Amino acid sequence: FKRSHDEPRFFPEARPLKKHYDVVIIGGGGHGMACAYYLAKDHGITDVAVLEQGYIGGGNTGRNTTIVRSNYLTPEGVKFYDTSVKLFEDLADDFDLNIFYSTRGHFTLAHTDSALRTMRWRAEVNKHLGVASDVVDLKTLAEEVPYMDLTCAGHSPVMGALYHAPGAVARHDAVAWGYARGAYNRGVELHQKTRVLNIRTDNGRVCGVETDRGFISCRQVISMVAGSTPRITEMVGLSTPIEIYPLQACVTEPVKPFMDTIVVSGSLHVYVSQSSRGELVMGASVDPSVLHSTRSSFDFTEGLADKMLDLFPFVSRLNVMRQWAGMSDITPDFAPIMGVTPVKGFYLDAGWGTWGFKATPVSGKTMAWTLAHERNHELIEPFRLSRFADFDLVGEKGAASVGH
Ligand code: PYC
Repeated sequence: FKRSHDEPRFFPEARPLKKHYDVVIIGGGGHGMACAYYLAKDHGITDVAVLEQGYIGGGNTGRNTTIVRSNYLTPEGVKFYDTSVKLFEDLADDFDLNIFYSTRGHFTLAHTDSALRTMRWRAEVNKHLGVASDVVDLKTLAEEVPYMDLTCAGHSPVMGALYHAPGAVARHDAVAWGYARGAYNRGVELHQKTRVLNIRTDNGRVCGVETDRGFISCRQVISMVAGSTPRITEMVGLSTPIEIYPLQACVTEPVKPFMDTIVVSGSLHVYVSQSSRGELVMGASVDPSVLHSTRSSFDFTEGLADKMLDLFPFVSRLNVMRQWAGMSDITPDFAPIMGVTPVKGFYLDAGWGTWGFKATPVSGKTMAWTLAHERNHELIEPFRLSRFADFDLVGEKGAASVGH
């Protein structure tokens, strides 16, 4: 085989695994790649292997609806996601790669008094922390989203919305690829099709990882997976309150650009944006029961179409082109689980439910810092695993966007 040009490969060819690495990252999605990138870039830690059972970005990174925002409900959540939005804004320059980052503005519709009250609450918390969020009235909505039926077909009229100007979308694969290439160019090893079978500990401390390609000894292991978190945490005898629900999404055939904002209906449980290719990218609630599967269902498309047509009746003429699902690690407070654990040398970046893509840069950055300093970065301390035992939860359900 001869390549037709002199460009270096975007991704490395597979190499044999070494017998030892300082750090093993389990999971080659956006979070794992971002952590590898910042370990190398910010801390000079490059003796790192990223182990991915499938292919880079093939899990939830490539399955989400790419929404980036920081209009959360708790001060802890707002500070964390605001840092992520700021990192996202510079990512294309950092990578020298177009990640199609597009600031669109984000409307969360309120159809009830209580939804409107939560939006006012979110707007106040956001503004207090310097994040642009405002409650807007029907006149503004009619001007900004003129193609939306504010009566919602008479079923559940819109009463107002939370408007978040920094709300954005990005090309999700490019985010993972950019981090992966940046990490690889700095010396990190990426091993796709490499499954973790067990994690060995000695005297309460991690000492290595058994894989289907052999044993690797290491000093630190971080789990940055979705859908497989309980399988990994069991290996070190840890339990978390994570439950796994599928979250489905779909896209329509491409049409001319008309939708230049992101629209989310908290009460109808539907969210939509138009991709740079012209497709409507849409999703709804998580599936109703716990299931470790990425199968798609007709129930989802039917239910989603029902809600979409109330808001955007003209969409009835569009065909759905693709449909897929991811596995969401849902936590009781709808916040992630991050940082050090009772097992020395074992770290967690988990519980990303339906809120993980937007956290890709900040989770990579703060987890790299946490590994380098062997203590939690201040931004992630509220998300520590022990909060469940201490009953010190970070309740983010009101800002989740997705119905549960
Ligand atoms: O948190 O913005 C969000 C979101 C949208 C779709 C899934 N999660």
